[in-house]
Amino acid sequence: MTGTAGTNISAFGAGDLDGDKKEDVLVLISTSETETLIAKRGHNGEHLWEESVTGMDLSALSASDLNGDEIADVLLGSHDQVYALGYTEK
Ligand SMILES: [Ca+2]
Ligand SMILES: [Ca+2]
Repeated sequence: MTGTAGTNISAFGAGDLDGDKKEDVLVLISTSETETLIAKRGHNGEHLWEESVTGMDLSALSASDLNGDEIADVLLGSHDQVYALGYTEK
């Protein structure tokens, strides 16, 4: 990771993203071209998954369990759209 101008890194508490009952963390890396969302296990930093999008400015972010499987789902806001990412695979 080179700290080029225009790169912003934000971290968010995310609830339990993988169902192990421990809080996990979302990291959002924003550049002028790409937004990368990385999920990490809160207790050991292990990489869970990541999603990258281009051409969108992700401005809102939250995570809660939307579908009742006890795994937090991620909400992303970009302009006038909201994206829900549900990660249920083990
Ligand atoms: Ca977890
Ligand atoms: Ca869920």
